[in-house]
Amino acid sequence: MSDTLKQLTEAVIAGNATLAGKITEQALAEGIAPTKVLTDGLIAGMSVVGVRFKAEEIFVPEVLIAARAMKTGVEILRPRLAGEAVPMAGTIVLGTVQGDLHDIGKNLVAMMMEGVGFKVIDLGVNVAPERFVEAINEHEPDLVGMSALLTTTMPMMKETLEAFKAAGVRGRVKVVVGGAPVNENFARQIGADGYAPDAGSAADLAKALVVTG
Ligand code: B1M
Repeated sequence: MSDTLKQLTEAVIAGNATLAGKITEQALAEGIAPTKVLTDGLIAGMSVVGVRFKAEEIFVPEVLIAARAMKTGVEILRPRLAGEAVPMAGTIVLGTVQGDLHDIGKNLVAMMMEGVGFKVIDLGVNVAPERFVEAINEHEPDLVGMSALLTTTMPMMKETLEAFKAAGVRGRVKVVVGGAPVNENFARQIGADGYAPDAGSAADLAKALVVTG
C-alpha cells in the first residue's frame, strides 16, 4: 500500500481531522482512485479504531474523534465519489434501525447511492419501523435500505419488515440490508430482497434490483 494511504490511516487512528483532510487531498493529487482512498485509507483507519475500541484500549470520545477525522476525508472525497450528471436511477429511503446510532457506514451508502443516480431520502439514525412506513407512503421509493451495526439491533430489521407487511407496503418496495454484523444468510432469513457488504456493492445491488423489478 502507498505511504500516503498508510499516513491517512494513521491520521484517522490519531483522530487528527486537519491532517486527514490534507492527506486525502494529497492522495487525490497523486492520482490514487477515490474509492481506494476511502477503503484503504479512511475505512482502514476506522477498522483499527474498532479493534482497539473492542479491546477497551480506547473509549467513546477517542472513537468519535477518529470518526470526525474520517468524515473530514469523506467530505473531500464526496464530489469525486458521487460523480456527475448520472441519470436518475430511482428513489431510496435509507436509515439506521431503531436503537442504533451508528451512521458512518450508512452515510457512505447514501453517498454511493447518489453516485449511481438514486435520490436518497435519509431518515437518519434510530429510525422506528413506523417512521420507515410513513416515509414509504410519503416518498413512494423503489427501495428501502436499512443499516444496523449492533447485534442487538439486527432483530429490528425483521420487526421493520413485519411492520411493512402489517401496513400493506411490503410489496411496493425492495429492501436491502447491511452493516457489519449483517450477512447474506440473515438477510434471507428475515425476508429482505438483498444484502450488501459495503457501500459500493449496496449501490450496485440497488441498481440491479430496480432494473429486475
Ligand atoms: Co459502536 N460498536 N457502539 N460506536 N462502533 C461497534 C459497531 C462495535 C463492533 C465495536 C466493538 O465492540 N468492536 C460494537 C458492536 C458489538 C456488537 O454488537 N456485536 C459497538 C458497540 C458495542 C457500541 C456501543 C454499545 C458502545 C457503548 O456505548 N458501550 C454504543 C451503541 C450506541 C447505539 O448505537 N445505541 C456504540 C457507540 C458508538 C459511537 C457513538 C462511539 C460511534 C458511532 C458514531 C457514528 O456512527 N456517528 C461508534 C463507532 C464509530 C463504532 C465502530 C468503532 C466503527 C463503526 C464505523 O463507523 N465503521 C464499530 C467497530 C467496527 O465496526 N469496526 C463499533 C466504519 C464504517 C465505514 O463501516 O459502519 O461497518 P460500517 O459500514 C460499512 C458496511 O458495514 C456497509 O457499508 C459501509 C461502508 O462500506 N454498510 C451497509 C453499512 N450499512 C449498510 C447498509 C446497506 C449496505 C451496506 O444497505 C442498506
